[in-house]
Amino acid sequence: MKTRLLTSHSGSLVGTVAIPGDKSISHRSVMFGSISQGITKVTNFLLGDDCLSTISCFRKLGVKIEEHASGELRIYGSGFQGLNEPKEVLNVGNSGTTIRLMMGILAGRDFFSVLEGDESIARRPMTRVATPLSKMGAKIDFRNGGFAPISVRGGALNSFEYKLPVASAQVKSALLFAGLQAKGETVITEPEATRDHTERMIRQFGGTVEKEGNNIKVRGGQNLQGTSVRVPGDISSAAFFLVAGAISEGSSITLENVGLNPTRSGIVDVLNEMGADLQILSQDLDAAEPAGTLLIRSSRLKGTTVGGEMIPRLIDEIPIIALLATQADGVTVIKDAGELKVKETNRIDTVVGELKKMGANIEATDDGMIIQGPTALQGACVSSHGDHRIGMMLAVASLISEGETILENPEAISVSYPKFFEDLDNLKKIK
Ligand code: SPQ
Repeated sequence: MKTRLLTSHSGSLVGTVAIPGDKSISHRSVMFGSISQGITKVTNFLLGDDCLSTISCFRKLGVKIEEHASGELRIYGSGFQGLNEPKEVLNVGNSGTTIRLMMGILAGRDFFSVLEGDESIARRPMTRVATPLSKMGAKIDFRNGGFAPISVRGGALNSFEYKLPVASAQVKSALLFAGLQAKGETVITEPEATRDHTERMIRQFGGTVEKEGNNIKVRGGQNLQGTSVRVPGDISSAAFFLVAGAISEGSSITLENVGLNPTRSGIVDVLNEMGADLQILSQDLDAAEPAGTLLIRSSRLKGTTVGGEMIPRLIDEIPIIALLATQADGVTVIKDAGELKVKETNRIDTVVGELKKMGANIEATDDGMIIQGPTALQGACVSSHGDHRIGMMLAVASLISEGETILENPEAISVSYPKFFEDLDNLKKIK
């Protein structure tokens, strides 16, 4: 097993980070480029392991995808009908987004395919996508209990109306991809608004999708056209620096090109609520995906409650919000976040277990956690458990901990942020 020695950093963190491309948007850019007609050019694509898995799957479906030295990705799409039966199993690696969204795309294709992934993927629930897609007419099978590997025999799909039992952008997106291939209009109702990158991209590629309250409507048979996509930086990656800056005394970090889509920016609201010194220096709200430059400086923080409709807006930031809460005055309650149990790891258990090793006052609840702060953390032997967000959270925790920290499985971080340690170290060098 690989380990990484992390030392505490008594100084401040100062400098600028250009945040790498958004993982959710990068996946979708390859998917839309592949199912549209013509060439799609993508800049600032995230070359993390998860998004590389998506590229590899579409190449196996016969799509030509070029990675240019300039960093631009070029996808030569021929519409849904341009996808061919793969000769090999489609391996999604660690990526839940890839497997679930691809199920929706493959559901409408008249061929057979098999999707598999790593150990973590094999534990994540897939019936949430398979059940509604089967209702639309796809033949989907899986291991007992609803786990990958998954087989899909697609074909003609019926449109339908479906109320999502859980707030999930992945389920919604899979159904939108299927709806684009179905006869008539598909209507999806969300219990709470989730990230809307798929809807935005349908429009960016020349299609239409309507949103009325919690209902999202899409017509089948639309002609999508290849286009240029500029991927903004990932706010979920920026979150680690936002928290590092907020909790390391004397810090001042500028984060450039951070995606500020309101369905993803819950971390900004929570930081403000907790009293962080956070400024939006500039922002472009008119782009297909809004983005801006943020400045975070350390400050005194206070505990808060995070729950309800806020949860889908920051679901992936909860591990780092838990660390933030260990440094805030008073109690922080995170609730309504039972979905954390079915991510790359059970993120309630892994966050609570690992932060306890470092001396945090944190307890798991059925749907979240309760954290009492502020607590001085100590270095410890901790593990990412193969979960990129747990790995990055622990690396940030090590900065403010007394003594050394050994992080097991640090390589998991390359799923979403291959240059994470380099970017973090650059902030330490400048004093
Ligand atoms: O792709 P994967 O592994 O599911 O990634 C995660 C993450 O932390 O990066 C979750 F584990 O993000 C999901 C997110 O939690 C990405 C996503 C998307 O791109 O649509 C949506 C969310 O998942 P869900 O299940 O709530 O739809």
